[in-house]
Amino acid sequence: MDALEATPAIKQEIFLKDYQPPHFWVDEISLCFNLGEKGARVTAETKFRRNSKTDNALVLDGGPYMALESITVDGTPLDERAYTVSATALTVHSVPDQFLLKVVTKLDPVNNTRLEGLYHSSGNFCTQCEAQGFRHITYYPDRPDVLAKYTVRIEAEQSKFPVLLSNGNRVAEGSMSGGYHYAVWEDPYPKPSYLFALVAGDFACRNDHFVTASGKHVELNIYVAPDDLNKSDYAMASLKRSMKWDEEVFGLEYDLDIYNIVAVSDFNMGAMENKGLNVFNTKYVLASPETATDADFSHVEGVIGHEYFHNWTGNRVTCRDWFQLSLKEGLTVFRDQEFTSDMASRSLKRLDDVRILRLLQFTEDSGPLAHPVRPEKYVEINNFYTATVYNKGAEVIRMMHTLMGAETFRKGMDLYIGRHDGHAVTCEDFVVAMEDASGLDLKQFRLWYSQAGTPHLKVNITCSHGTAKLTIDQSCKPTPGQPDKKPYHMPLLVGWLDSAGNPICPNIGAGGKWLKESCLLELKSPREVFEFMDVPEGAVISLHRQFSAPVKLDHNLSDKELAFLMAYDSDAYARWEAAQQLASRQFLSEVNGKPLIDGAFEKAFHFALRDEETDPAFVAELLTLPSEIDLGQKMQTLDPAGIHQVREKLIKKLALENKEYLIKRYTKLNTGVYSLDQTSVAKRRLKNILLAYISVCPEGATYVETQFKAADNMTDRMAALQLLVHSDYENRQELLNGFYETWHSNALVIDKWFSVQALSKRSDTVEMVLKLVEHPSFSFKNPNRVRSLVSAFSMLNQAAFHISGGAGYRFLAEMIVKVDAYNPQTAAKLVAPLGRWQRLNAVAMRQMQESLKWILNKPNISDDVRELCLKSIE
Ligand code: B3K
Ligand code: ZN
Repeated sequence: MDALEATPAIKQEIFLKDYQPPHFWVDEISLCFNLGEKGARVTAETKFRRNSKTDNALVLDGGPYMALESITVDGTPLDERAYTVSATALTVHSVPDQFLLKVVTKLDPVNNTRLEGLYHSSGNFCTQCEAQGFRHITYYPDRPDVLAKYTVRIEAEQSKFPVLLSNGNRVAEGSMSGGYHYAVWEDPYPKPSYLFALVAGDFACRNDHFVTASGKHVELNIYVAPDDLNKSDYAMASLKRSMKWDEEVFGLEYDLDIYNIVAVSDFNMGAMENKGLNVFNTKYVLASPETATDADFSHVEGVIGHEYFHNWTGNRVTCRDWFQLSLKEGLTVFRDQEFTSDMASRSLKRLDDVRILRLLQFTEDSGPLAHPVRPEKYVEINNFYTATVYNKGAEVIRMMHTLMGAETFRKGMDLYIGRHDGHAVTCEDFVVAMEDASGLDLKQFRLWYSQAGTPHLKVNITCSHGTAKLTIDQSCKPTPGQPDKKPYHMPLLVGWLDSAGNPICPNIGAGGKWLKESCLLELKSPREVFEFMDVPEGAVISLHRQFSAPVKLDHNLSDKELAFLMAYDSDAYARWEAAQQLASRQFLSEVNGKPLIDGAFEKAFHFALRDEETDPAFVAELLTLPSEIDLGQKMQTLDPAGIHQVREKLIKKLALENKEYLIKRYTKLNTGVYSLDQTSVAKRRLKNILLAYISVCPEGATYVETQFKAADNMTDRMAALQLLVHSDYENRQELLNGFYETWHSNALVIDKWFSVQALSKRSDTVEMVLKLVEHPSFSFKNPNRVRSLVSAFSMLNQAAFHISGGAGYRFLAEMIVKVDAYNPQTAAKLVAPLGRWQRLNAVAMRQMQESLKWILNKPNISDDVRELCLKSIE
């Protein structure tokens, strides 16, 4: 490769091992924001207190986009020689042990397209401070272990910005001269700067209330654009359910008198848990049957819950430093997963979570961006809001929950919160609380925090004279900077079915214990052997129940045994996984040129399709073939085109073989009025899977078009639209255009319109996507729009992204550079697919590396994008 000409990174690597407590604490900060479209003036009065006996200078974080207007210490203006300002810091060379610093900064929110710090979007002002956005508002120790009480005064023009919000409780408001008004907010709970928030704008408000278990009245408000008020009731209901659930399951009550949520349409992420003032991406607040799918409703509930649960796990107990991010994120994802499981179907939620983990986290863990749940170094912390920190972090918490049981886990949580309320702590503090509550030794378990990579389990089962022997070997491949791995401590849940498919509990020797129908095996060594005694003839073992550890698992079960588990296993994950494995075996032999004549999966599919006893949503899962990405993960050399072809062929075969029954069951399910209850959602899920099979039959076009035109809800409409977009149906383009015309004023629906096209299975998808970038509704500045087109294409459409010739890679590289000019955080989130060249053929590998190099050679590339491209190219 040619040498890179890129300019060196501005930011330095930061290491966990270098953590030092701050030199100064902050007891209180008082902020005054004077907001105008021509600029914002921020006056910050901060009370500092020296933390050590040293005479260190005061060094405050501060970004390059603000201007320092004035600075005083204890009321005395500082001489120019008394301080230094750089692009990243303000240093006051000599300060007393306690003092009041007054700093006035001038910001330019209207031109802030980075959407970090204070910005102006769709006519409103809002902030995003996690992880390091507060330093773009004022000079401050912008680190999570400095906790302070905030008072915030907001001044803005009353007619344009009637709603003025910040954290905590509103303590004053009133009119000012010149058509301005003000509001003052006080947050009684000390917090780190990343939880600060401010919103000023013109919103409609959905108001409600919640009475806590101890009888406290909490005012609840959801602020949305005036036209969207009718789409906010599901979010409000979800918030109330979250509040109740956290009281019931964790004994945690809300602590302020008011809880505000604001929905904004330009947002870098899903939502933000600022104390008492959550700011949300509209995508996770707005939902109505007309505009949102069943999956959207479920995401709204999950994200509303997630941000609410942060009030204790993240806000009241916060992180000491950003290496501890999973302390709040892994734990809060675990809590939101449990919440959704309790509100809807536990087994289906588990499948969704496992699918996401495999799609995003396993991929991350096997590539150049692999890192531990608690990383050891970073350049740009925003690049570490990853599936590893969030989703694998949640699995790590779940394993502790499995090892000790729900009751003991709750005791551990009580201890953790009791000990650390109001403090900034570490993942280690959490594990110690769990150890103290349970008496378990989690020394080896801690490796889950420090080692990257997905462990691999190889399970060999032998049976002789009624004794079943399980030999389990664990290993973990090297990851960047970690060539050798130590064995992990993990729970493996297994079960047994007798030859009639009923659960049985044969005796287990040392190292295992039965918990109802599943047996908990604890693995610690590279090889573990377990024995089950008195196992009846014909019994079949069910492995990895509930996906009890985030590992890849291979075994020596036969096709016949997998088909049996697919039909009878009482554990939903193991049953589904049996179906996935059976289907994968059929595919892989076909891709490798050895088609299975009499595939066990086809028979099992036939059986599952006719199963009218099982929950229809679960039947839908059994009938859904592993995705092209899933199948790709199982190949030594990735062959995206081969996988695509064989998968399409198998879908067609299954569809044609079962056509009459598919149509019959579809027609039966396609009745009744729309409802959002679980049974209706489940039926829709199955119905739309059946339609997907029908769509490839000769009469498919009629069924798809009829559903598309007749649908009274977005789930059915989108399912049909996706199939239309995949197809060669004559009126394909006309219907697609019609959809755009109908919905062009609803941004979230138009995001879907972009996504379905990015996900198209057609061979002309790349050309289509290239044209869509030119579409008047496409924007490089809106993260939702960028994600709906670019991320959907590059992360989810394997065949199109890897199309031969490298057009997919070049497109992505170009998008990264274009987005980076406005918004580095969002651009960096697009980089990962370009780093996955290791298992491609030599030509594709080179094309991908060329694309990375092309990005790195662009002038002015951000630190965010540079860090990930450099790691990806190595
Ligand atoms: N804590 C925020 C994410 C912030 C991301 C900053 N790059 C949302 C959440 O996880 O709840
Ligand atoms: Zn979170």
